[in-house]
Amino acid sequence: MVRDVAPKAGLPADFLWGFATAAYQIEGGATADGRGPSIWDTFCKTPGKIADGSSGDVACDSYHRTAQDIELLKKTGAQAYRFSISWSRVIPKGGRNDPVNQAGIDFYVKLVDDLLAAGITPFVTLLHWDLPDELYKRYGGYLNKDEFVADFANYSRVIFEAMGPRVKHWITFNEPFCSAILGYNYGVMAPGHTSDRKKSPIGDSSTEPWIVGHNILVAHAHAVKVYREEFKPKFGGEIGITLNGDWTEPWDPNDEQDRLACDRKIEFSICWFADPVYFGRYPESMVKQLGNRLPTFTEEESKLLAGSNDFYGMNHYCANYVRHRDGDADPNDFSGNLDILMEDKHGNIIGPETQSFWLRPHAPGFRKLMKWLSDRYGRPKIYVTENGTSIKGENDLSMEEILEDDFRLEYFRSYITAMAEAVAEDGCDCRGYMAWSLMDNFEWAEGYETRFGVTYVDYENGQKRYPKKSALELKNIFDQYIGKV
Ligand code: GBH
Repeated sequence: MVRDVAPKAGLPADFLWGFATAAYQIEGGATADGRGPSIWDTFCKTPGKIADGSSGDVACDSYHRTAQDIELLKKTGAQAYRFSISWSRVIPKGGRNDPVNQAGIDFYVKLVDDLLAAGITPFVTLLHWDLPDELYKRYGGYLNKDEFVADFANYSRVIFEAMGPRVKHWITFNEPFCSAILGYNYGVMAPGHTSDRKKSPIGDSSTEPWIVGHNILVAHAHAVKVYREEFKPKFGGEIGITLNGDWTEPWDPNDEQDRLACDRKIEFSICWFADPVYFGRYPESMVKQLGNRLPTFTEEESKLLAGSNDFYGMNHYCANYVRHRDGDADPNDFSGNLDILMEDKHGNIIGPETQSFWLRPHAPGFRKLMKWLSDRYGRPKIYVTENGTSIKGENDLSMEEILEDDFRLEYFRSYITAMAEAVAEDGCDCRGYMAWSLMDNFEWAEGYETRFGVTYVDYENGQKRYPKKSALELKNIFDQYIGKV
């Protein structure tokens, strides 16, 4: 059926929008006031791991410039700000018997107070990849379930105690898929484990990612238990996990195997974590392919996990075409035995190129994925905790040119519209949106060459911030939709 009217689009009146960042990507102050190293500090020191040989030592220097960051947020009209806490700033060695660093706590409490004073709602992520290095060295970090779960629960409690009265939106982990797959299969992110001995002397890509993912899930469940039992009754906030995931379209829409592979790819990336969090078990497709390499939950863990999200934290950037593979999956495969492609059978591309090889904008996929998740998980409350794009060649332009980021602005316009359609047409319960990112920052293994910010950061001249066009236009886009459902 051809539609002759545009789809309805709107967002609820109390919809919150703003911007997101992560501690290691913006803070700098790597050794300031007693902060201990994280696995990313160590990874950056390993030659060849970061494209431009850089690190988060200084980054945007936000540790010393939160006032500027809040000014920036005010200028954009943002109502919410998602940031993450550097665990090793708060507990330098990380463990439950290690000392707490009061200066670290004070920094975050002041940040939250200043945000609230500016009328901005904080969304706080407990761990955005920067695990204390000491815990990795002491017992293998994420690989050691009992130790890691106990230490994460303790760290969470320390944070809830300090900030519980003020913060109402908590995210336990950011994108555990990345910690597990990029950190323990590909080895392109800290701590860099992989079976590829050219890249790393340690790691087993066929087993470790599944153990890491499992232990992060159990740690999430325990932190939620701590929050719900000890803090939620007093403070009434909410807690959830943030998962990354791309939309999929079949390489050949007439091939049923490709259509099945599309769902399987989402199961291997998103449902790997979301099924346990909503249902207390792993997706059937993963159990089938991975066999006993996929750990099993004890009955108690499964009970603790099921229903452990007060909201679904959705990080979403792009889409791919997917083509099924025949035969048995490679033991190191983590996608569901399929090819992830930028072109379909007829050579149509999924979206234009950006500076990130993996990111091709395809806004209709945002609406479709939100609906897909809404159907699978019983219409959960959703916060979009990240969405954004890099721009091909942006870093090679002059500052004047960078500030005219029309490509990014159009990306936001099309994605926000798709989200407003998911709400108004498909009945998804989406309540908030945080664009990635408030400012250009340390883009992990890509260093500073890839810029995701709505604000240009002049790294050569004292980290000065200059809002790009997109920073100032987002409000107009949201004004068009908020209060229209
Ligand atoms: C987010 O992840 C991160 O949360 C954020 O810190 C980061 O700055 C932002 O993206 C921009 O990159 O190497 O082929 O496996 C986004 C989701 C999922 C994107 C994994 C890269 C890896 C591609 N990421 N994906 S590949």
